[in-house]
Amino acid sequence: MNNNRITDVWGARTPYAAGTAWPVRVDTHLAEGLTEHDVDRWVQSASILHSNGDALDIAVKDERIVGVRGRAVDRVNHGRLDTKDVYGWQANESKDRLTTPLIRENGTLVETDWETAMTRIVDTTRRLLEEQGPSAVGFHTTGQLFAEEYYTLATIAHGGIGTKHLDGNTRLCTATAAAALKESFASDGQPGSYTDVDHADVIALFGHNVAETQSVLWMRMLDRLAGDDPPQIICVDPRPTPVARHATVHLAPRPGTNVALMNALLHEIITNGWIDRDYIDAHVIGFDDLAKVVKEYPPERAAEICDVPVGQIREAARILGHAQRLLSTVLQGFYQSHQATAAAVQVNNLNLVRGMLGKPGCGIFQMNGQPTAQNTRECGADGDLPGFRNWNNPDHIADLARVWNVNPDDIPHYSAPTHLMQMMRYVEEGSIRQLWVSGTNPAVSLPELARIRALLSKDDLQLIVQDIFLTETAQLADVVLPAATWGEKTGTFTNVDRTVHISDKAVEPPGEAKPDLEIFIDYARRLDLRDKDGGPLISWSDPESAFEAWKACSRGRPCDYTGITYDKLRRGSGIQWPCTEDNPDGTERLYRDGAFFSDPDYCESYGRDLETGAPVTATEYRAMNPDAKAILRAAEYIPPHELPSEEYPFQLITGRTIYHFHTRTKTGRAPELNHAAPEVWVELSTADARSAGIQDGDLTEITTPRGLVQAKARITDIRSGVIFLPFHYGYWDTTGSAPDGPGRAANELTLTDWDPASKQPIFKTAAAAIRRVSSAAGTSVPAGMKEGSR
Ligand SMILES: Nc1nc2c(c(=O)[nH]1)N[C@H]1C(S)=C(S)[C@@H](COP(=O)(O)OP(=O)(O)OC[C@H]3O[C@@H](n4cnc5c(=O)[nH]c(N)nc54)[C@H](O)[C@@H]3O)O[C@H]1N2
Ligand SMILES: Nc1nc2c(c(=O)[nH]1)N[C@H]1C(S)=C(S)[C@@H](COP(=O)(O)OP(=O)(O)OC[C@H]3O[C@@H](n4cnc5c(=O)[nH]c(N)nc54)[C@H](O)[C@@H]3O)O[C@H]1N2
Ligand SMILES: [Mo]
Repeated sequence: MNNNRITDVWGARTPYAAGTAWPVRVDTHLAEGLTEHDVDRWVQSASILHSNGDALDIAVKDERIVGVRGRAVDRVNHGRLDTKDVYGWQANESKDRLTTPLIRENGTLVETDWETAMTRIVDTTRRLLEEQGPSAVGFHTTGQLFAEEYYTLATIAHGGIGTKHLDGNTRLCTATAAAALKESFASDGQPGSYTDVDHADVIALFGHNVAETQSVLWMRMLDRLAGDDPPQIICVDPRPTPVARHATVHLAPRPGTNVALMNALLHEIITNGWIDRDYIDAHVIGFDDLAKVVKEYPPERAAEICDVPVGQIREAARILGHAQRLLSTVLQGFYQSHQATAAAVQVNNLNLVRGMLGKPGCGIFQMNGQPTAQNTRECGADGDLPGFRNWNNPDHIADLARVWNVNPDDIPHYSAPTHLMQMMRYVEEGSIRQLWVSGTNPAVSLPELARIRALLSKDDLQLIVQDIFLTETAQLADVVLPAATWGEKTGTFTNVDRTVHISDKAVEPPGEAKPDLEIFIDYARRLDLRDKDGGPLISWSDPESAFEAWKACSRGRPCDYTGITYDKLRRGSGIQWPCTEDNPDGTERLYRDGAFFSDPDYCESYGRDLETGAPVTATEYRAMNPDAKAILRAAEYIPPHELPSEEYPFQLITGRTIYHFHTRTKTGRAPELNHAAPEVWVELSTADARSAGIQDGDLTEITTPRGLVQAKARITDIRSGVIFLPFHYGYWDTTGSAPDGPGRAANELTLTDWDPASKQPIFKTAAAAIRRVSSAAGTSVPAGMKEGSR
């Protein structure tokens, strides 16, 4: 039966008690008028519009996608679906999909064939390699393709062309997740399991609006809250999110003050002795340094910096300090900040000093956002090397060279792979002259859009955009390649609790659109990339052979996939890596018994200085952590770089609503989702609205030193002095027209600046002004928009 999942976003409760199994609830949605009897076949897949990894089957009728059904047997969702998955598949069937390649001729994009488009790309690459060398070529990919596609792209870029310039939009997303894990455990890899929700007695969410961004995980938490022995919830978020409303303690700090708050929580836990001495002595280094730094952050000091009542900080610390099974999650409220890594690391520190790791209910999720962000990182398409290999360790380079059968010197490793913000700088300076963008829409998602538009439009840049729609970015391209997407191609992907799912092809892509994997392989063949014995560098030709190649590359590394096959994935519903021949069922939790991946010879990273970002050297790391322990890293609080002023008195934060995914290329084309939140709004507090003479629904203008956006006011209990804009709205809208009036993309306003360690841009603090433009009288706000950020 089709329920209305716009008004009832989390569906019915299925309460359960601590330590028991989460009940099954199967969510199904089919096109109007169809029942399950009408479906010709169901094809196994998982969710593509967030990172939770909810398994679902795609309904096919007459060779078209007609709906979705959650997989009851799956370990992640037990049958449930997120609102965006319920409706979002309709975008696949949208009439305005790209169906042929396009090239720019005399200033306009015209239809062409694959031969012409690929020839133009390959000729340019060759010319640039001759004129300037590999540093002229850059790739900006995504967290939304499949593992097979990332691994192929990473092999082409690092092993074939020899460029360091390959990064994902994961830089905007989960670079800090990886960086924080590397700081504390010397390797990426999420310790926890979603089953920790079943056991935890305290769940702490740091800058993570899970209710709207991983709504099935929130359903699991809601069901625990509705059952016996409910957990206590700690929420750290300046907005009154749905999570905040269910919290035992809601801390609403000033944006950009997370480190001060975390230090005060750690201060309380350490001075009250709520720590696990035995665990620390056996498995952890750096305790004395941490204790020394946080000693300077009594709750009174943090209360002042963060503007949070001191009693609330004490109460939160007491709950965290008395938890028997503490589950912590971290996301963009911490990551998209000037001290992103420093703050996220303090959450790791919290679980480490409490000895709460590797046991049921004791997890850490440095959360992912995109469905396949974990794979971008594992496969080395994100400014890392494949298999969590350490670019700073010559033995790891030699090992990767062995896997690819190339010379170690052919893999550039004189410094870390280039991060995206630096790549954009190289475009600005004119040294990157071909930029290939796949599965991302930087003309809406990168900070300071006026600058980004100018860079992507540069005459000396050949911009290639591989997408499924003619996005804002594609409109600036020199070559547009039409891709097949989820449901139209086969591949695997991995969520934040290391669960690998297969997503099988259900229907044919439209027109001449091709799977990203085929496009990348075609490029490698045309460039004639070879290994050192003259064989083809890319020796695989389809998803399954690409998966086998990736497995070989992952062998012996933390993310070992060697025990997984397509067949096994199809017979079950989700396997957690590492999974090997000896460990065929996969691994529920990492770091049981305090065994880490942090041995100097094995680790992915030696870490970075949290303040400057300077890499720790091999020698320093060896001296510091010879025994492969976890590392507590302390950090002093530093104020945000751009603070409110007389001219710009507010702090602007940006983020999401449940109904839309990113730049809305899919959710804006699903009628229910589009109608729920068709246009941009700005959230501000009652007090701020009153003093600015703004009423609910009024049109307002928000300005920062970078630009201007107009949005309708939504008045809430957000903390005063802070305004919130969703970042989903680019110039594209469902009418297909580009509004010529003022902008509506939040990133018109954001700044070009990033965290020193993770290089993740700062989307969550900018100084801004807001004023009323016109009154709401006579206009109405769609129901979903009022609901959106309950
Ligand atoms: N509905 C929906 N779900 C999604 C996505 C989507 O676009 N739409 N995208 C997916 C992706 S890629 C990602 S990365 C995730 C992101 O998921 P989240 O991180 O949960 O989402 P955001 O809304 O970006 O930010 C979370 C919260 O950070 C708070 N915040 C802002 N500044 C601060 C601060 O200084 N300190 C603290 N403590 N909190 C602050 C905001 O008020 C916001 O509620 O969502 C994933 N899921
Ligand atoms: N102000 C502000 N800015 C932000 C954020 C924020 O919170 N605030 N969040 C940041 C975060 S966390 C993220 S993840 C980014 C997201 O930013 P983007 O990655 O730019 O956003 P998407 O709309 O997901 O873009 C994905 C593109 O891939 C296309 N696509 C979909 N499937 C396929 C496929 O199979 N193949 C190919 N080739 N293309 C496909 C889609 O049509 C779409 O154009 O935005 C970042 N920017
Ligand atoms: Mo993200």
